[in-house]
Amino acid sequence: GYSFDLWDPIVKLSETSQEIKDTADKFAREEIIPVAAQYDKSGEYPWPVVKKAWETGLLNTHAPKDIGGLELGAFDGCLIAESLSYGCSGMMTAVESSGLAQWPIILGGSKTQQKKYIGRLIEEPLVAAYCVTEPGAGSDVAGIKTKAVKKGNEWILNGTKMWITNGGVANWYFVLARTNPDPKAPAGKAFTGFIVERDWPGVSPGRKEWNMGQRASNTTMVTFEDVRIPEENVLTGEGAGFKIAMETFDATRPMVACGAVGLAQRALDEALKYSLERHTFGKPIAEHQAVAFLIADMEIAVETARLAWMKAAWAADKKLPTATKLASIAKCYAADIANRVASDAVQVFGGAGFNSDYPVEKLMRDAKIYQIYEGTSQIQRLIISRHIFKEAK
Ligand code: CO8
Ligand code: FAD
Repeated sequence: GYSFDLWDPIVKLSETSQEIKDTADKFAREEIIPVAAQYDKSGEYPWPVVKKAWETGLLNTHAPKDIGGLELGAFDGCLIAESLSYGCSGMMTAVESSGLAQWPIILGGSKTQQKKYIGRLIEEPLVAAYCVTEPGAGSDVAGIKTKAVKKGNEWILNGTKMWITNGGVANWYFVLARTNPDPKAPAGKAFTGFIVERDWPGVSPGRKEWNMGQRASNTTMVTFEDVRIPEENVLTGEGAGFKIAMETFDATRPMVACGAVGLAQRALDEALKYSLERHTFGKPIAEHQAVAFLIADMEIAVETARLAWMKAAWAADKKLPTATKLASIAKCYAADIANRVASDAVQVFGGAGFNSDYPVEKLMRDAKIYQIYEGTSQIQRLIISRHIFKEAK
């Protein structure tokens, strides 16, 4: 029979989910929107906002209950991320990247590791970072060169990570490194995940990169030079890292998708408001059908992309075999619609759309990254195609 299980949370959020969403909406309205333009211009890390978000309980929401967390699933986490992104997607990235770093420890860490490292983030307003990409390899994760070699009870880590969100402000890092030097070793066995503390000798974050958009978030290189890692900071076990890094994306790609939807919703709302205020040829531009239809297309895009993240997050929470494919569909689709909707919002604003005193040019600059980080749109299509061909066999 037909399952209402999927549609219930979409048609009507549970009381708890609605409360979570209301809290995040209020936070975006009161704490993010008033300062978003200022941080976009200065490029400063929004510590005051991150600290307030921590006090409000909007950080570390996936942390397990037995270590003092809320243990929210992907679905409720996405409700928060969509609202934060509506306020400023750069700030959402700053906050949610710390969540991204925690997922490998939630999925593959011991209770001791969870208590020590996630517990630390619950006790103090600190953030973490997820280090996989390198200067020489981003899409091809199996091509990374950072390596760790076992010496006695320790691992010696060497390598350089690139484009790391929260790289310069993190208290600790999840780091993926090659631990089997044999080039023929399968990816699923050749890499290990480590927890590395910022203060350890040999750990050096680079300067903040000046990006096209999402400038409130902090992106840096991070270099590891003969960093000594104790055995107790290995996740799951030697060789388990690649799969932990991939499983993490099943939970976090819906999160990226909802970030794109939050941005698109904001672009739509701004365009709608402006179209009712701006007059040409004796009437509001909203009454020109060409403009009204542009806005109708934005609504179609936002609504359908939201359904896509909701289904993906639901599948991730249920750990369904289709979760990986659905996460890629949602991420890829929402990233594309965010770019189109933001660009169309600029169009609705006319000349004012191109100017930084109005809110939509920032949205257009902020949107581009959604087609790049957490796997480019090409990589999402690669994952989707691999899954459908496998299913067809
Ligand atoms: N779950 C479990 N296991 C998996 C998964 C998965 N989802 N995917 C692959 N594996 C396993 C495979 O089963 C296989 O295991 P086995 O050999 O035992 O069968 C093994 O891993 C190797 O898999 P593949 O053969 O598929 O590996 P490939 O080398 O072909 O690569 C990908 C696969 C999918 C292309 C992979 O390299 C990839 O995902 N690339 C994109 C990288 C990426 O997304 N990077 C993002 C970095 S983080 C980031 O950008 C953060 C931005 C800020 C975020 C802000 C938050 C809102
Ligand atoms: P490449 O892999 O070199 O790709 C270049 C182009 O080739 C792309 O268009 C790509 O789609 C295409 N391409 C590559 N392979 C294929 C293929 N097989 N088929 C078709 N097309 C292909 N990484 C982290 O680990 N942690 C972070 O916190 C993090 N945050 C980021 C924040 C920002 C602002 C940015 C810009 C990046 C961040 N990244 C992070 C890295 C991000 O995930 C990578 O940039 C991304 O995965 C692409 O890798 P790349 O830049 O090496 O591009």
